[in-house]
Amino acid sequence: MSRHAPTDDPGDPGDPGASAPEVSPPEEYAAGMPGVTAALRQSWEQMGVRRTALTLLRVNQRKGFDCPGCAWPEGDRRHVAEFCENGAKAVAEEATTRRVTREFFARHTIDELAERSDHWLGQQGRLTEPMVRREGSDRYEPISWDEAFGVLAEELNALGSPDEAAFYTSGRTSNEAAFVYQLLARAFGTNNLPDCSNMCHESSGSALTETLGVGKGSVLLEDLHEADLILVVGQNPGTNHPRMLAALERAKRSGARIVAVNPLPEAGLLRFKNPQRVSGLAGRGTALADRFLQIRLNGDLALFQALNRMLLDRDAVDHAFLDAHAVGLPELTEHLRGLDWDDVLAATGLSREEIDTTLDDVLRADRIIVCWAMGLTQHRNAVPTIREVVNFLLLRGNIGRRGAGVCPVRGHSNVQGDRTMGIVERPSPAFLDALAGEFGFAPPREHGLDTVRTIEAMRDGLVKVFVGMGGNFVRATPDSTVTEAAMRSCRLTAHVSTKPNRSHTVTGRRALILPTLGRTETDVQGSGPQFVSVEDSMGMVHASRGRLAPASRDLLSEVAIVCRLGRAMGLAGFDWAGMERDYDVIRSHIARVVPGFADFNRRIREPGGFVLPHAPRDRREFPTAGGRARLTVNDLEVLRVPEGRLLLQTVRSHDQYNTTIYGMDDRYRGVRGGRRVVFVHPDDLADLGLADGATVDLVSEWRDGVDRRAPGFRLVAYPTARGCAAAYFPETNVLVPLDSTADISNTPTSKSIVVRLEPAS
Ligand SMILES: Nc1nc2c(c(=O)[nH]1)N[C@H]1C(S)=C(S)[C@@H](COP(=O)(O)OP(=O)(O)OC[C@H]3O[C@@H](n4cnc5c(=O)[nH]c(N)nc54)[C@H](O)[C@@H]3O)O[C@H]1N2
Ligand SMILES: Nc1nc2c(c(=O)[nH]1)N[C@H]1C(S)=C(S)[C@@H](COP(=O)(O)OP(=O)(O)OC[C@H]3O[C@@H](n4cnc5c(=O)[nH]c(N)nc54)[C@H](O)[C@@H]3O)O[C@H]1N2
Ligand SMILES: [Mo]
Repeated sequence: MSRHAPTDDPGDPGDPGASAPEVSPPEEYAAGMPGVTAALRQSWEQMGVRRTALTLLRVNQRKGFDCPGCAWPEGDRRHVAEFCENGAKAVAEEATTRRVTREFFARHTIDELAERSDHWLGQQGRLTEPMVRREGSDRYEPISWDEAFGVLAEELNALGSPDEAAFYTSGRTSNEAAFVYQLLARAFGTNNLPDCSNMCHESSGSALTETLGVGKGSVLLEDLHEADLILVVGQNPGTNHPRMLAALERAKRSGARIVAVNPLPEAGLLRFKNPQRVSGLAGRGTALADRFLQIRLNGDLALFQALNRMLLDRDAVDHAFLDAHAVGLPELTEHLRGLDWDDVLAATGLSREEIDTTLDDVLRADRIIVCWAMGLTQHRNAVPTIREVVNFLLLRGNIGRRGAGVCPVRGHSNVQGDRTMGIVERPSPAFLDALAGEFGFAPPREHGLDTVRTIEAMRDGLVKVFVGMGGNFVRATPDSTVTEAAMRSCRLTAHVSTKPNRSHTVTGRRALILPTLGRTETDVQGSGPQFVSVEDSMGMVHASRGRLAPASRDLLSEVAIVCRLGRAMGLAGFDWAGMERDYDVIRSHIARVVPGFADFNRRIREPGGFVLPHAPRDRREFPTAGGRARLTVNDLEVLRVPEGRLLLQTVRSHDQYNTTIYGMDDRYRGVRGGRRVVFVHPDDLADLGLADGATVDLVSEWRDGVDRRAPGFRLVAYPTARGCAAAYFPETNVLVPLDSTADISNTPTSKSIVVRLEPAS
């Protein structure tokens, strides 16, 4: 492997990432005492006992900061500490007392840092001052903020066209920072605003906008508590949205049935011990899922088509609702008449009986919610699959009534808000008109580049300056080898970050690291202390105030970084200084530009914030092209994997936050001390002539014939669906071909990669 391509880095010696994992049977339940201990251990290690107590008490409280862990809503915030293991870990990671100084960067060349694992890089602590890689240099050195903005402005202004720059955003950025950031990009003249959503819920947004007219979920927390039936599809809440389990537990106590649809028997879905209640720490916990449909990867379109077909056959549909609000029933009925049950059984791997009994659950339920996450969005047919979920809900009138609706569960804590603020490469004309009216300039109208297209454009020499507002672009994106080469071909790469990560080590000719404040920290500007706002997965907008002293005196807030850059670039006619000085000024602009934010400055100060309007949920109005909800016709193509190959999904372990690796354990899945594992059904292992515990290379097979290889994975016999395998991201991103993306949404197909397992050489 060349020195520049350790994309699949086995870690350095002495790094726990490199050690051999230990494997034991997976756990049956989530949370409980082990969750509390794991989180506290991590917090104490990172920030000591006193700071741990002070910080964790402020998570998701009315006067505290929004948890950077996930986008699940906070509920009524009455609990003193709404305790969540992964929220606590996310906070500890940011509030750590470890620091990365100029001495650190003097000690290590950039190439040396590029050899380190994601875990090691993150463990070094918080960034403390701006750093630059000057042309021809092998390491980062300190640079003043003014000079850093000068370098960025110089490179941007030297471009032949504004479209030769790309402005990436990760979903932790606040509404205020996101708004000024998109304004800066558009004032400069480009809609190249790729974001993490392109790899995440883009498929949900596409499908929901087309069918319901609003690209967001239609349920509130109360709806979950009132539902009769909740389907949790393609989601692992025990690890990724632990607070959702408390909502599911409550729903269950009020009589809801829960169906889990997943190739993996995920701990949190099957059994949950609520750490909020004493009985939850020690007792047996609540069995959450009443039914577990162990579906094959990519089988969900077939499953929902089968359910819809049976509803239509029985005429068990809500005709009054459909007549009044929807179009497309005859076409859907006609199309599903041709559904082939052999295809359904092959695609899902389920039995006819399992599907029939699930239909019984559906027929008994007046109010149904479908929740989903990456298990649905990261497939080639993700958009048709989610459209079919919408068909399923529409057929029985489950949109726009209490206890029912669509619930795409977002990832990053403000990923939904960033989109609302205009972080989108394909802005609507209405948004651009409002922006033009507010600021008196002509924003670019041509669509910009999404994440995958940005990589292609960098590769092809069309994008030359990359700016990242948070995130870890080279690690989160597919086809790591291609992406890293693309980044290296840029003239300048600049990252606004809290902690070091791999994207800082794979740089353009020049590079900048711009260190920023985190959520947990105080943010004081010219007019005094500031707060920011975020929008959760259910469209609730609320304030977030950090309380800890900033990790260093040399940090700037994201808002300040954008506003100072705007000034350095000479983007005249915008009140950059005023917006930096007082975030109320930004919010006043937002109030006039973004629908639903009228009177923003007053309403954001109300306890708990406010909820954004959602026409289908609030009034059964559907702002689609025709003004009605749309039932859609989706073609079922069964993904058939060649003999001797498996379909691989890339998932999160219990000890990571996307590309941030907290530790080497995946307690719920019984893995300790290592991450290079691949989970395969024991019968598939037998068929392939491979043994549990053996080491294999994962080789992905794609139509371009390129050898994409992730070496050295320990086989783990695991009760996943037949024909399917699972391994952790980002180690496996090298296997995802750049042009293997979802139709329409262009999201990388990180959950369906055809692989062969080769005994390690
Ligand atoms: N602690 C922690 N919390 C997080 C994150 C984190 O990394 N760590 N990441 C945040 C982000 S950005 C996001 S987007 C969310 C992600 O939250 P999830 O979507 O829960 O994350 P994944 O680990 O990708 O898990 C995907 C789940 O879908 C299942 N699945 C995969 N393919 C299919 C399929 O074809 N059909 C069905 N029915 N199921 C399938 C997998 O077995 C797995 O259970 O979590 C957020 N919260
Ligand atoms: N194979 C595969 N690839 C995937 C996925 C998958 O399931 N499989 N999931 C995809 C999904 S759902 C997502 S959302 C993306 C995630 O993609 P990203 O959002 O780009 O990645 P993260 O790992 O969340 O970013 C972590 C970095 O953000 C910085 N950071 C943390 N907090 C802050 C902050 O407050 N401000 C700023 N400025 N920086 C901060 C830190 O420096 C940290 O290193 O990955 C995608 N990639
Ligand atoms: Mo995500």
